Amino acid sequence: MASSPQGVSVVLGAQWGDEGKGKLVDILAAEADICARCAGGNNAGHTIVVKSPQGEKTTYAFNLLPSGLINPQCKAFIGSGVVVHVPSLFNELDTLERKGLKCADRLFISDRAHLVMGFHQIVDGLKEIELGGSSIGTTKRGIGPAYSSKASRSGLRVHHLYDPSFPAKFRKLVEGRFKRYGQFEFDTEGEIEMYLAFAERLRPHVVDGPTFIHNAIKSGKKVLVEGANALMLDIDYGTYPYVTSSATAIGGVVTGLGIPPFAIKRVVGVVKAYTTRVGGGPFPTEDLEEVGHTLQEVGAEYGVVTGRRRRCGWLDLVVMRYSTMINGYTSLNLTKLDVLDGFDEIKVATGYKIDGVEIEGFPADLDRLAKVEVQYTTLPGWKKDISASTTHEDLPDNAKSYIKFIEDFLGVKIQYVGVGPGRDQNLILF
Ligand code: 2SA
Ligand code: GDP
Ligand code: MG
Repeated sequence: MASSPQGVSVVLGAQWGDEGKGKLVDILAAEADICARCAGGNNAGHTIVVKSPQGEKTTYAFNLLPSGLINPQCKAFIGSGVVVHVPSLFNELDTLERKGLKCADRLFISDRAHLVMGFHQIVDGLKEIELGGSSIGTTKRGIGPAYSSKASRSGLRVHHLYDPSFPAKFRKLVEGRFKRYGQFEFDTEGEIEMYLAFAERLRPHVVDGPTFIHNAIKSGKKVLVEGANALMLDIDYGTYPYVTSSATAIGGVVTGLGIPPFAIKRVVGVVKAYTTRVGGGPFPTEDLEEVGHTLQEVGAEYGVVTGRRRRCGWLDLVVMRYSTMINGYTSLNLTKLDVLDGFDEIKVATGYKIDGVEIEGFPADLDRLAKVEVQYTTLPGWKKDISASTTHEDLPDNAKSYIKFIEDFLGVKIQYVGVGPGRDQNLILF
């Protein structure tokens, strides 16, 4: 494998999420000292399939914890930009430990990370009901309401758990929500008690976030950042308001970990060979007919957190050009290329026109986006099972041409190609 540089390497979702970031993070974590999350919470879902030397498959699902934890030498760090639902964190940790993965002594959490409380999750659901037909389709994990508390400067952070004013601050926050949404059912005192009990379990994991990561970088450790969600779900650059509530683009790595930009040595964008989106919001290449259905079935496109069907369509290189411009990928991981094995022809979006005029960039205004006529280029399929390929040479010519077409369009090299969910189904091109 191409060796990871010292300093910080970043893996980011380049589309609308579920590109297969977890699988690449697991592979790259073999060389990392620390795997970090910088944004989002347990709305993220990463599935990793590991085959033992005896051929036995184990599937791991990660939500809040970094996927790098499968590698026993790798420490995990939850950065200051993450929102943490503590009961879910321990639930996930316990599930991993039951699978034989010892991780408790490798987990570190920034004292500055904000807490997601039970009432944030209730409010997430209430907000969605209020939005009616234009609901976002959130995961209802309380992510948006927790980031709202943070932005309005009334949120509670990990360090507040150890402050005697925690119960009073908590009650005040809940009161504010009752004023806004009416008196919903919520056991305030019970939840405070639960949090104070969890605080003791959490204590050995809590660190001064920015100091922890700076010391690691200063001492030459390799830090791997696992992006959650993806560029098109970013609060500023995604299809607002159909986005998540955190900075999922490259900026979120700097603010979410508290590191200078020059610490970042490498940014790998993960791009699925087609496009999917889960939840509401615009999706220019969505295919509601046979193509979308086939991609959904062959790609097993169901949400890891909610089990929802993911919407599907052809690869959108206009989205990818925009994503590349913002995140500055140093290389790409093209995933799920095997899902395209059965198609005679493969379409790729290569331009958007509005009123017959080609546009530059990606529209901010959703009404304008709705007017877009997508321009497609059609490429020949390869009609061959590629899932057992181990090198670029093993791929059929038309699959090689598909890879080359994407590289030429974006001006970025594809470093890894996924041909199946397994760790071993990952071609390394350089
Ligand atoms: P939220 O819950 O406030 O972050 O939802 C806001 C929007 O962000 C989308 N979102 C996601 N999109 C893709 N994958 C996600 N994780 C899960 C997975 C999703 C699942 O890995 O499959 O299980 O449904 C994820 N998390 C948030 C969400 O759909 C909203 O459009
Ligand atoms: P993430 O959120 O970006 O980490 O992606 P998810 O784990 O939510 O979704 C990606 C799904 O695709 C998971 O079920 C992976 O096991 C699977 N996957 C990843 N890479 C490949 C690939 O190259 N081929 C196939 N067929 N499946 C893959
Ligand atoms: Mg996912």
